[in-house]
Amino acid sequence: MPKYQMIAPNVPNMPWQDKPENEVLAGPLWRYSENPIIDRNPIPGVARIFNSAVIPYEGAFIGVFRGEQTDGIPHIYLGRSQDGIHWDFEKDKIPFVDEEGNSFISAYAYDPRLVKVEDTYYIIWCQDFYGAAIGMAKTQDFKKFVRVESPFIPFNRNAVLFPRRVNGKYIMMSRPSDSGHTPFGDIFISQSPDMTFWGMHRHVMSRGSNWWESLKIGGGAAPIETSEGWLLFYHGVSGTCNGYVYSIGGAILDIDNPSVVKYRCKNFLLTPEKWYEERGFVPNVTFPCATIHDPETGRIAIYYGAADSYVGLAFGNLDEIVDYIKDNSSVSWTDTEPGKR
Ligand code: BMA
Repeated sequence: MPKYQMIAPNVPNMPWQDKPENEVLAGPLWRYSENPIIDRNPIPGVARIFNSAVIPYEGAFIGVFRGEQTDGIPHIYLGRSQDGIHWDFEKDKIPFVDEEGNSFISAYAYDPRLVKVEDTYYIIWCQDFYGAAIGMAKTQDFKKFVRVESPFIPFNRNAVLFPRRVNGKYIMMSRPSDSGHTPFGDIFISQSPDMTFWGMHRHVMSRGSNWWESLKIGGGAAPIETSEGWLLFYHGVSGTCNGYVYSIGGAILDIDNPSVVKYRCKNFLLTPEKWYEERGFVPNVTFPCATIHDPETGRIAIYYGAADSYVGLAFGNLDEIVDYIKDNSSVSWTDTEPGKR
């Protein structure tokens, strides 16, 4: 009998590989043995795909991918897959339009997330809005992509929508930042009655007292609703003498008051270890952007960017992940307060 439940649609065909039997793992996650699942030069004119988000769609999978063009500018590309592992990409970047139907493509776009809320799929990314800020678009059919108003003023990154309203409000997580390689950063949530006007901001959690996340943190995959609360995979960054190191962390937020952190794992769940995480355009980066998960089996697949060069896939079981986070939890008073001052 599973200990914990996920509240989400079943995805019986989700990508999966059993836990390796004779390997000591650093945490509750294990990597897909054929990682990276997306190699260099995946599309003509695109040198690298990484930090990308996927979702089940019409019995298969669809995703929005950060494609670093050969001119060095990132844009968002659409990809489709039957198994969640092998991807076919559109050769042109997503042709976003404004609400009047005119072409409206941001100067650059990176780190997209993809979340279904009610009957609409939302893409959220980082773009130029007089500085790095959050871009947002919606689609219902993955044919027409309508960009909506920027939800927040600059500077901000790592926006992630919750998959349903909480207390009648849409919830978006974000990480206020600066215009550069931001040497600080905490996670906040903002609330909206209509997906247009965002307010009632609340602090969720600060960069950690643990070294691996002591410099900054940022939302990763859309939180998963579980019987213990919202399960959040996020990134935590430490500053070494040789640059930043990005690890994957885990926390569980209160289901009705998600600015309250119930459990926060003091250990990273996954940190750069493999060649495709340690070596690349930016070494030592594991950057989670999405999960595919199946309540029936408790299986979770995490899609993460590796070394700003590749996409990797890691797996875990809900019960093991939640128990690991709870058993190793350490919350500070800024985690557990309601986040309103
Ligand atoms: C962050 C973002 C991410 C990137 C990371 C490591 O500031 O730009 O897209 O993966 O740095 O370079």
